[in-house]
Amino acid sequence: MTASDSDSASSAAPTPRRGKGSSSTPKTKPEVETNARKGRRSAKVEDPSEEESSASHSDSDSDSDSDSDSESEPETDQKEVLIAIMGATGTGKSTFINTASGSKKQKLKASSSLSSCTDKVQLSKPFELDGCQVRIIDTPGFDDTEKSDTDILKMIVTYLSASHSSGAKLAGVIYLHRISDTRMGGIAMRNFRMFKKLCGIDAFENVVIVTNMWTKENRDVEKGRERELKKKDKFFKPVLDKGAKMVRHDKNTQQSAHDILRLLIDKKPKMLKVLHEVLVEGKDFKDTGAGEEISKELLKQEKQHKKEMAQLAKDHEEAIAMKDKETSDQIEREKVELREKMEKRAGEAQKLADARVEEFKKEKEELEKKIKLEREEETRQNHARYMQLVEENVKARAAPEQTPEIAQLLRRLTELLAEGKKEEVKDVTKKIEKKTGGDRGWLIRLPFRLQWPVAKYEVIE
Ligand SMILES: Nc1nc2c(ncn2[C@@H]2O[C@H](COP(=O)(O)OP(=O)(O)O)[C@@H](O)[C@H]2O)c(=O)[nH]1
Ligand SMILES: [Mg+2]
Repeated sequence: MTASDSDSASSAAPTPRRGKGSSSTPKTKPEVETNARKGRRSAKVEDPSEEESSASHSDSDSDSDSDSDSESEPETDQKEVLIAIMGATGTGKSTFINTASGSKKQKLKASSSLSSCTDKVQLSKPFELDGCQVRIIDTPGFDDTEKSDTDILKMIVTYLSASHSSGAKLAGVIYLHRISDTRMGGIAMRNFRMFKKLCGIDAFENVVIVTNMWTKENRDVEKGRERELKKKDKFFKPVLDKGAKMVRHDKNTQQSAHDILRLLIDKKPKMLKVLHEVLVEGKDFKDTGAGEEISKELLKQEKQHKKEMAQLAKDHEEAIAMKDKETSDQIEREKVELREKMEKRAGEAQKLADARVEEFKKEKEELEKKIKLEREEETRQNHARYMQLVEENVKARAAPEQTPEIAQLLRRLTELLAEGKKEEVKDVTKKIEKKTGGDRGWLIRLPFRLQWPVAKYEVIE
């Protein structure tokens, strides 16, 4: 792909599989009307022929409801897609997620109370894209002012491992880079090096490098930069050569963000190298590729610090010999500062060396439990929301007083939802639908959008 043919993610992205524009429903409409409409619209997203078939069913005899399920019902399980986003601090990761998910504000949920380990890794709320339920994991850059690189590595690996073990496999990784940066500086290079080590060559096929913050004024210069980034070995070329894509997120629109995600949602999930190293090979953090990269960086710093200290010592001696008290004091202060830096570096190296897999496992397990609880809670909330919707719809369609029979069915439905009995829920839902004598299909569509395991974001928000 050349710079000229990739003017935006839209031009590079494949055609959506099942239509587009499926998300962001305003929530101002009356509940019942909104949901009935939503049901039809959602069905259309799943299958373009759905609306037609649903309409024709609504005229037909409701007694025939058990035999034509497969063609009239939407898919019950949306595919869940998990995507991670990486890049230096300030490259627009959180913004990208909020744009993609439709959040107006920075609404990313803090992922854990295990603050030491995961407070900077965040999981977006789910949103629908082409019939998939997408969530994005926001990761901190390897340039945090408070957290060391080792802390960041541990956080990312712990979170990704826990979510991997909980069954959510990563479909892909987005790496963000600001095209407005005049050069690929130290921080950008370090983040990209760490990114490569975390992913590993085998996962590069599931990577999209995204450039953002394009400007109108400097477009030509930026295109030149993009070309350089693509063709230089020290920049993105090695990753692109191994199957990654590079696209523009030109105007920070939802359309562009979705087109970028479409490059990944159909990918067969691949285990990131660092997860393989830790989970399968049982390596300690320091022995992973990413850990070795941090060690290398620390070693470089150590050499640099030693050189600086030697120079300061020399200058200090000279100043003393010259009886230059002012300079001597100044150098003394610089030496103190440098010593602090050296101690910090040594502490960091020690931390990396001490980061045992055993300890990580404990944190991972705690996080897994938390993820499980969060999902259960989400499901519970969705069930409650679902019941509310069913009851509202029943009220709107059935006789003013619900017959005891309908009330009984509604109670049964609540129980079945709690027990997670999908098929039975379907049956009881059909019965309720029949009793209320309404359009065939108005109710049956609700549960499968809401029950398992989480709702479309526009419904639960
Ligand atoms: N012009 C422009 N600014 C952006 C874009 N994405 C993010 N920003 C801004 O860049 C800054 C950093 O974004 P943020 O999402 O916090 O970056 P993060 O640290 O990677 O999560 C914020 O001020 C955003 O408003 C974009 O696509 N275009
Ligand atoms: Mg952020």
